[in-house]
Amino acid sequence: LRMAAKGKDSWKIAAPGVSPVLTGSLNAFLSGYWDKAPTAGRAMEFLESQQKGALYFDHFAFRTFGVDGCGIDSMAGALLDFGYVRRDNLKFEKKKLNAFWFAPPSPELPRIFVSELEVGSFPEEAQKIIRRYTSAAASTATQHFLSGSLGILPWPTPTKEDFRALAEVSEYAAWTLVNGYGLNHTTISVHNLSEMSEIDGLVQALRREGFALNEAGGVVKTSPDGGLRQASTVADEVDFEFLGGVVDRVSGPYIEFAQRHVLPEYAHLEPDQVEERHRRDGFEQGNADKIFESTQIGGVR
Ligand code: OOG
Ligand code: NI
Repeated sequence: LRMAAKGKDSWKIAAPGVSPVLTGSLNAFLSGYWDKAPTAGRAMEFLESQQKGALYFDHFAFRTFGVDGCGIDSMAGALLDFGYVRRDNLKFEKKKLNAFWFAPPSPELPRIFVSELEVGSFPEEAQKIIRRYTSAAASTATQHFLSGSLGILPWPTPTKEDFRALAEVSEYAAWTLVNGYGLNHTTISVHNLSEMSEIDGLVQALRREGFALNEAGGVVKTSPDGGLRQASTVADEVDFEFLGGVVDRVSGPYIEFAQRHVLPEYAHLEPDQVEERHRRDGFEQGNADKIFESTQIGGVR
């Protein structure tokens, strides 16, 4: 997850010893993401302007529909082939979401968080809409990692009516219909910043710079153990061309910031001895529940 300095073309992952196909596809995901998330690009420029040395990604996140083989497993196949390891399961009952995170094959690479909508728990009408798309992508579900890295949807172009109907029942469903398997967000590793390596100071600086942050549950979301602290921007709106050529603004990706504290058992280490494995790992249900709301902008259109 080390990135050469300066500018969007250089915000790329370089990890010696890792499959160039893996770093290449992660960079392909990033290229589509910078195009759809100008705010993320501005945040990167701001961090770079303050920063000495490399920036690091803590994690990447994806959203999926948990039906017709299009859920988490449709991304997991490629991740596991590349040496990612499936870790904890997180459940979001109210949002009807389920998630797993995957640990990278090398500490240079980001963790990957993949969630899925529990489609079967939605009203018949919403299920019918979702299945109209997922059933068309079912036979190529193992290629969803590829579709996301290419920046294309694996199903037919959605209609605006279907998008709006889904937005009524689940913002997540509407987002996934039009964004597919593209990056939902990237997350910058706050503790690895040379400046503003405490999230409270970083958030203050981002606010001063005029960034709109996700306020759900408070701007900084803290795990009960205090070890994982996260904040995120509000997603950018992007133009989407629906079936028939109708263009409208839809919610796109956002950027997150995560600080992982050194675990109590490693508190004795000197700062320059601390590695990523000495820090609080994984994710936190209560934090994630609020971070999901980063794409909730302007209500139903
Ligand atoms: C993912 C929200 C959860 C985290 O770091 O806990 C998350 C999403 O918005 O799809 O990113
Ligand atoms: Ni995240």
